Amino acid sequence: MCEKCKEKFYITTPIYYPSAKLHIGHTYCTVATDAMARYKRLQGYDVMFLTGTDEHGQKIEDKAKDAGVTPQQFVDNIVEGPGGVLDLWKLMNISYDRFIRTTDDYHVAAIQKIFKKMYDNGDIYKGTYKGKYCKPCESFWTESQLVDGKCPDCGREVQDAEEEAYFFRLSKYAGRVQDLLENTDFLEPRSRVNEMVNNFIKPGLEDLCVSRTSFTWGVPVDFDPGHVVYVWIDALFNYMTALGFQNDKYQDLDKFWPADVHFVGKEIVRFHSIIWPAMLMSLNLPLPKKVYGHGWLLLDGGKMSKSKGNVVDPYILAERFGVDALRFFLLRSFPFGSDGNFSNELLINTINVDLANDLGNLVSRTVAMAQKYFGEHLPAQQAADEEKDAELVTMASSLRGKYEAEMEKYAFQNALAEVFKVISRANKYIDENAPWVLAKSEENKPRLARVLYNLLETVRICGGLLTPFMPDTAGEIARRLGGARMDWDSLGTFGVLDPQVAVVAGPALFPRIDVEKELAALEEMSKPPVPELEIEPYSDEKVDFDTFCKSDFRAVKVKDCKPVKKSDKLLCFTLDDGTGTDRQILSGIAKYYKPEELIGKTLVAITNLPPRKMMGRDSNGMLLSAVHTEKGEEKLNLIMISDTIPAGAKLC
Ligand code: ME8
Repeated sequence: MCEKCKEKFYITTPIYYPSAKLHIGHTYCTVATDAMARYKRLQGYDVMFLTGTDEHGQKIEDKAKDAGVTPQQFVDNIVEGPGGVLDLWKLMNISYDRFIRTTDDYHVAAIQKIFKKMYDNGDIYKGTYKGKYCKPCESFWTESQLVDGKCPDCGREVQDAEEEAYFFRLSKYAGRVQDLLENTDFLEPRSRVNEMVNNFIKPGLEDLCVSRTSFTWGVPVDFDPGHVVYVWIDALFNYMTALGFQNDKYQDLDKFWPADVHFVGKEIVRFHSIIWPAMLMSLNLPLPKKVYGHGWLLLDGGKMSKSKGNVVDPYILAERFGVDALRFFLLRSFPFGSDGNFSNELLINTINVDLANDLGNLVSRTVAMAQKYFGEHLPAQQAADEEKDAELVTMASSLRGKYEAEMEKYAFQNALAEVFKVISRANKYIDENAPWVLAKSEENKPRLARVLYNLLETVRICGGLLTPFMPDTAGEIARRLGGARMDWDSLGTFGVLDPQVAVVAGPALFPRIDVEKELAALEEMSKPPVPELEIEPYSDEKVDFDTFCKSDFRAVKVKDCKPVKKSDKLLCFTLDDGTGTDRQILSGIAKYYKPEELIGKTLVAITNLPPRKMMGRDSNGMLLSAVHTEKGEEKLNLIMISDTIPAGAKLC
């Protein structure tokens, strides 16, 4: 595509709830969007990639209250704080062009105008809301939409809700939305169309409650104080306010709207494919070209969620395996439109097989052989062998077309499978042509040069097409091929690389991971942290004063202390209790003290307990000690008091 006739491509991710730190599930959608944005840029499109955060709603208000901060402070910390949303996207190499926060002033003001416009055109009206509300999902439901009386999205309990509220005439647009879903490619994958039409539209689309009065953390309805705009209206319009719709902050609306595609998780397809187009229809605005509902990354068969405590931390995975390997794994291992089961084992095996063995080896072997056999650069004199080269050359030449066909369908997994077919073929080509045998005779050098050239050229094409998935790795591959071209045009042609290419060797791109060792390390890290210090819970049971005073606490001096035969727990104390007669007490503290270190110490004993027999010996009382847990280990300290206190002194 020429510079002048650049086409635009506008792609979005959902804007994330900053109610907790993001996990690998959130990272999945953003990495997919990033790969698509980078792919379109590679093709020459003028790309706008929008992401952001959806910061209003009761859930945030409640969480902030629990944390003892204002809602704004709460979201600021999760969005901008260390390890927050912005840090995560930086780490993951997310090349977004714009980041919107729904608390941004320009967005808040625009939402107020949008709400008023729909009120003025009669599509928003005031009524009474009676129904069910799912607080975690911030979704209203009618009785008929509930599944077993619970929220159809998350399965949690819903609450009765009744209040004065504004409604959007969603019912008015049911026919047009159904037509859009059934008769166009607006929503993909197609399987999601039936779900929307059968579960939501056919049972009868009711008007949607679009304001709340029971909390304040939201965009205020400026013409009716006390109401805040329903968080989904506020959130969905981000896709347009971020371009300048109803505000002066940006001026890109004409250029980029309508969106080319909204990538969204499957549970929010309903909002994007029914409510969103209906609101745009109400305002006579162009509809986005496509909504793509991707599947979930599952853990142990269920959705990851902070409340279930089964989230996977992208920071840990990126640190251990590298950002590119993690990005690659997410898009290589699961079909984008369906659910996929995340596991550490799958992650490590994918890295070992595809990246360390197939891609890594191909790059290392090829570059190392070129350097070993020819030194500085390949010679100009090269000998092709039509028969032996045809398959590899054809596969590498046609790869861009196959890859493009899959990428256009958002089939990342298939696009990568095409690249890896060629990588495998190239590895086989090395074995078939055995460069180490060719290198043995001078007369075979032109053939050897051609074999290596074909391999390097294949590496260039594959590396270039991996750019959207692994940008840093692709850059490194280009560097090792002497700064090879990896622009879109060059990736569709075999033979672009300079025949006299000078290669640069380097360490393994992806070192092989020891599966067992790594799994054990990850398992260890996923154990809940052992509290530094733990003390026994306090008792609620009260002891009356008189009962307490009956306990006879005395200072006692250790005259002798010995281990008890056949017991690894007990120590036997001979104590001076001030009466002139020795007192014997047995105590289960052998694990904590050596007997000799206690002789001469002044301890505290409770002396009026009934005598007990332990290992055949009498014990008359109990020595007091302090117990607590440190890093998971129980600790015990005998209570030792000043030696100036005489034996028998009463402690009260
Ligand atoms: O839904 N696998 O925000 P959110 C795949 N604020 N995707 C997952 C996932 C998983 N395990 N867990 C979450 C919202 N996601 C709204 C969006 S847009 C106008 C407003 C995806 O932070 C989820 O499907 O709860 C959704 O697409 C995205 O992360 C954001 O989820």
